[in-house]
Amino acid sequence: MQNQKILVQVEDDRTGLSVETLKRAFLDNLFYIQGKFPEIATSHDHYMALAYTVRDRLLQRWISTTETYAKTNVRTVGYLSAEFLTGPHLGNNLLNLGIYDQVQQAVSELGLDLETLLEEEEEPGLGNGGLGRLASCYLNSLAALEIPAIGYGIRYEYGIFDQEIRFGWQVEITDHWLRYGNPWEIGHPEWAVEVKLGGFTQTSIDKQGRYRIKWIPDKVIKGVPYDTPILGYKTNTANTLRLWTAKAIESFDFAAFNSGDYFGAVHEKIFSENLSKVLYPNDEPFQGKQLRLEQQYFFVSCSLQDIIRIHRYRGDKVETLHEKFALQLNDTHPAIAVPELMRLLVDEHSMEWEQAWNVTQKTFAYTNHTLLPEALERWSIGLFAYLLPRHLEIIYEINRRFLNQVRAKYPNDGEILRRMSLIDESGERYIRMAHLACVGSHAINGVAALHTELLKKQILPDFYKFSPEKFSNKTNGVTPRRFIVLSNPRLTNLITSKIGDNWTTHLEDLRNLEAFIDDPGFRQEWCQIKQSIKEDLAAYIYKENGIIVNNHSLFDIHTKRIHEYKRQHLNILHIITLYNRIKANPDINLIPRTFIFAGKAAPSYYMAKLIIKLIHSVAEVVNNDPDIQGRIKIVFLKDYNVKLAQRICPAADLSEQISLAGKEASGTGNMKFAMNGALTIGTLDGANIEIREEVGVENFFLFGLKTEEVSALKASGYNPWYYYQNNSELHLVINRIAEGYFSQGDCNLFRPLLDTLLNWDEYLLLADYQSYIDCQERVSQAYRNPDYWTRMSILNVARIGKFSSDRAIREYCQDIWKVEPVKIKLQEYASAKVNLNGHFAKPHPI
Ligand code: NBG
Repeated sequence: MQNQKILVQVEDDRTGLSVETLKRAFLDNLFYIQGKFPEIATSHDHYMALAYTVRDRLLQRWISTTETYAKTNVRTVGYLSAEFLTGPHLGNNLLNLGIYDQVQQAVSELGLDLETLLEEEEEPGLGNGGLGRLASCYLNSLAALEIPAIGYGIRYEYGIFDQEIRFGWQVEITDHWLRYGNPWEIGHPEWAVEVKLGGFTQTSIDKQGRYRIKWIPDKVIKGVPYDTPILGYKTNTANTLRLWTAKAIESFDFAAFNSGDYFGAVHEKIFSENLSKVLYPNDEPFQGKQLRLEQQYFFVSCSLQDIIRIHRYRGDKVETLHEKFALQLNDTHPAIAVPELMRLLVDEHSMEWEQAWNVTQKTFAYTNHTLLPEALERWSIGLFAYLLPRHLEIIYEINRRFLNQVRAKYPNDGEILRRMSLIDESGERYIRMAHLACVGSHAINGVAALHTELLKKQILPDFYKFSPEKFSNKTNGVTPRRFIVLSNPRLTNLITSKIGDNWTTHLEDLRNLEAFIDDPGFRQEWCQIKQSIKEDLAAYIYKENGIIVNNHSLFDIHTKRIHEYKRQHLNILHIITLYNRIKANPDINLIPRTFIFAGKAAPSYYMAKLIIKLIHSVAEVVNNDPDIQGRIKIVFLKDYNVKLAQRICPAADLSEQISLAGKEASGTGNMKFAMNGALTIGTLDGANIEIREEVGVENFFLFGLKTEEVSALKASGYNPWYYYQNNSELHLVINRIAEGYFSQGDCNLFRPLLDTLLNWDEYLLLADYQSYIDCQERVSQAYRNPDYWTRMSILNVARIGKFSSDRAIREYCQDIWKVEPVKIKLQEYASAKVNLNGHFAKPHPI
């Protein structure tokens, strides 16, 4: 016994996952990073200490991942996106690391509550809505599927504004998300790159006698990368989200300062740093602001230089860039990447045009995200010439060569040349960024089946005819980790207790739930869970808005950006219809409903802001009318973001997806609600169509005109007045608003909205009104039969598997990116084992 050594294994403080180690690491961080002792630590300090504890555990995976990628020189996806709406990181990382329960225990043994700490996190609002959230779901799935990938974007100092409501109006407050620091990022000033702007070009002949062009810029700005690890779910893969911050080259101009010009001395710093200052808060409509183009070019140029640097670091030549990188353009915001890569290859790496063009086209692929013509980006030639003179020359050359090909295919067709040109010359001259993206990419995709069809037929028909092989559909998906497992643990546990937990990575497995549909105990539990989540949301509503809602009412939820095409005001027309029915017949037997809205309006979008005001005005009257007896309640929850979506989606009975057919490219909220057992009321638009096909037409509440019917009605001369005058309920609804019933007698307040509806009604609310009202009646009838409703709810979840972002990403990988997963083996980075003069001497590869 005496000779036998007892080995005591002590877990490393920075990597160990046991409760004891986690507690020790947490206290250590509170002391050594936050600089606080327990008596004076705030809840936010606790959050930070925990975040750093978790980050340490990510770092080992992250470094192992980057090292493996560098050594094996694998093909990598670069996802270029002006927006990433990541949502809070802490909970997601706990889940992905598989240490949620341990951390919960550790925190509670320290006398704290994990929920409170999770609430402390200020989410990075680096996106507007669906497009930015999709980018983050895709990064989540790429890491879960162990695909080498880097997300590239902008580290906006101020993200999407915080929404306050004052007197029923939206008020925008600056989003200082970095105020208290961001524990999830690591800045790398040593990998900064330079970006040029403005100036002019010069031609010369080089030593080899070649014609060269040199860009002499007006300004040079520095881009500094900040990296956030994106961990895969229960894998060792930790990919990188690399966001760029703009900095001045010289933050202080000494010459100016010495000559007494103090303001001048800091001016350049202010100008440069403006570039990544704030996210443009417009969802769909395009606004041709100079700073926006500067932002786009800034992040694209930084990212491409970075990619080339990585590629060369790994020992490859620029000529093979397309073999090692697949770069996705998330909408046209990064489309300037096409001429920028050409510039880098031709001007800076001396490649011949044809070869550079071959590399460029093979590298890029483009996703379109909109059907609204007003959302398509086009930049005036004047602005381009002023900011990016070299790129304008390159675009002209791309266009010249491209139009030659078009001419060869369609001789003597001037009209098609005019339509397909990268330059719109119908009035003031503009660059059409969607055309640029199409010509510079080998693959083009829409985000739902209908959307892709409409892209081919309406938005880019000439490009489709010219190169049909480039087009494919990639229906959107969302990550079930964040939108079920994390946000709905009760439903997760129930599902897992029945079918095991494979569904979290293979969402199709939810089909196995159908086997339990006739089990009354299962259905009862399903109902009870929904009920308990509704109670939680009701408590939140009371806390936030002071409104008491009936927990047993039907929770009818409409959350998304506020936009006329999304038709939140059609929902309001229905609410007023129900109100009028009760007023006319106070004893009417109606299913009690709680209508919940949330969403931001673009600050300059007057009509959307007026819709928010209308919701509040109607709520004020309806919620307080004693005749209603609480049968209708209307709630607007302010400041919709990922965090709030995670709270709201699990509580929905009914999901409102009521855009005019042919307008919503896909929608992803529709998927998040259905995944949590909500039934959908929706039009045949975007991914609604595929959701309905999957869950079964009998489990989906369909209404409204179809896309072709919309076109036909518009072509035949749509007259909204006709509907107003021939539908007595609609008539009364409109009149009530017009008479100032909801605005204390002010007949002018909502006039712009009503005038638009009655005279123009671009989104056909009046045409779809009756169909919507009838469909809502079917919803109410169905809800009267809880058993029937629950069965439909279960079937919606059981058949929603297709809408996992894992499926979407697999399709992108197979069809477009041609990338394969790479297994990551965890390396030990215990400090004692590393020889700093040895293999750590070189700068790190990515
Ligand atoms: C949005 C569409 C949505 C779609 C998301 C993600 C833009 C420009 N488009 O329908 O409106 O779900 O993109 O693809 O924000």
